Amino acid sequence: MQRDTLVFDIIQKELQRQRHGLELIASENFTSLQVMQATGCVMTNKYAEGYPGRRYYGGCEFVDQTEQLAIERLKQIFGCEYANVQPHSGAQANGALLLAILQPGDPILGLDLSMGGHLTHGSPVNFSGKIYQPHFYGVTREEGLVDYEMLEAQARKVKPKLIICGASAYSRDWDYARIRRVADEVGAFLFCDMAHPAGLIAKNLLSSPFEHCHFVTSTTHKTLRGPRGGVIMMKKDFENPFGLKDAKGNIRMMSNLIDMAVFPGTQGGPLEHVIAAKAIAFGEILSDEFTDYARQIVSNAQAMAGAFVAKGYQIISGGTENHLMLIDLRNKNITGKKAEQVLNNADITINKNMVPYDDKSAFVTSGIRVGVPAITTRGMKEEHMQFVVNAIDNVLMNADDENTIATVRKSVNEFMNSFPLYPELG
Ligand code: DSN
Repeated sequence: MQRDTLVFDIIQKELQRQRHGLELIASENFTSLQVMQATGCVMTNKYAEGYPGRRYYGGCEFVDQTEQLAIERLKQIFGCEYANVQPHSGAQANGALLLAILQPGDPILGLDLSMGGHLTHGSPVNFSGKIYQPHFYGVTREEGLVDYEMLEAQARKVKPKLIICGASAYSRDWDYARIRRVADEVGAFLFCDMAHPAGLIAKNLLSSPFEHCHFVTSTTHKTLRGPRGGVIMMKKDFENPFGLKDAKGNIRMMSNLIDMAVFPGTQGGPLEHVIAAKAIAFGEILSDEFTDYARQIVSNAQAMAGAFVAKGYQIISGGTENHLMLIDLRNKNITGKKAEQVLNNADITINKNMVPYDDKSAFVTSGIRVGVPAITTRGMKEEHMQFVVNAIDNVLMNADDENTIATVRKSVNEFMNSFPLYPELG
């Protein structure tokens, strides 16, 4: 078979883009070489519908081993009793979980997408808002912190079957115990989607949702720095409260319902090459090196937030406790859309993001979201954050000046040369 140089040339350009640019998208990261190698390994050839030891295909002895390793390592990281590592993505994990525990039309309560939430937490354009009855809580207008009073009032009013916590653009920790109290009061399950800060939770740098939430999901490619994918976990398994029994008349455990909702409920053959890569990434997370990495993420984010504030930028909630910050650009007279475009022209990648109580649409937005997991993987420390903020500020303050943007781009490319990415790839 002839090598497809057309595609490989494009992949090579993507490698150069990643090497030369400042990657500040809060949900992105750079996996280790071994994680990446596993995602391109022979296990991509294998069908393995089912679970380790219970497959619908022969020849699964080796994918059983890697999947079991992934499960055991993930349980060890978070000290939990149950883990399913098959979801292809975070959205698939959330979809399967909701399928396992809800009936169509059931009320659910999540953080509004425009306040930092996620599509799968009840957005009307997502399955979660179409199949279930979505209700929302938000953040306070003044502080930009989760409005727990609103959450409690909404929960008492709409009596959700499920309360969802976790966010994709929120820079503060969560009070899981407080949400669990109202969940118990109204008879709701509590589910945390910790996709964004999971790597920091793994190293006890943020509160753990596991003590208080019935269910926890995550992606594996953000702060966990693994391959693209999702996982579902429970601190403790428990008997399903719906009275569902197996063929022998035993009450099914929630773990059975979740496993069945992943396969055959919403997925077919698991991506065993990705699951092998998850196992490797989970092994890396268990190392002391990853503890240092997670701590450096928090230090970098705080140094970056301080540098932005010193230049008059308005960070929602005033700062950050995790890996990201949401910046309201209205006092800088530039939209999120324009900021994203001009920063991209300087090889600085961020994403436009609505800010709480935004007066602009999701396509324009008043803000940007900036995160440090990827640049921390590149090796940057607190002292490098000033360069990053200066570069961003220079572009945003000279957004129509192509010469300035070209100069910043050159300095960014030179700067990134000091932080090699995948040197093994040549
Ligand atoms: N799309 C992801 C993010 O950028 O936060 C969330 O799934």
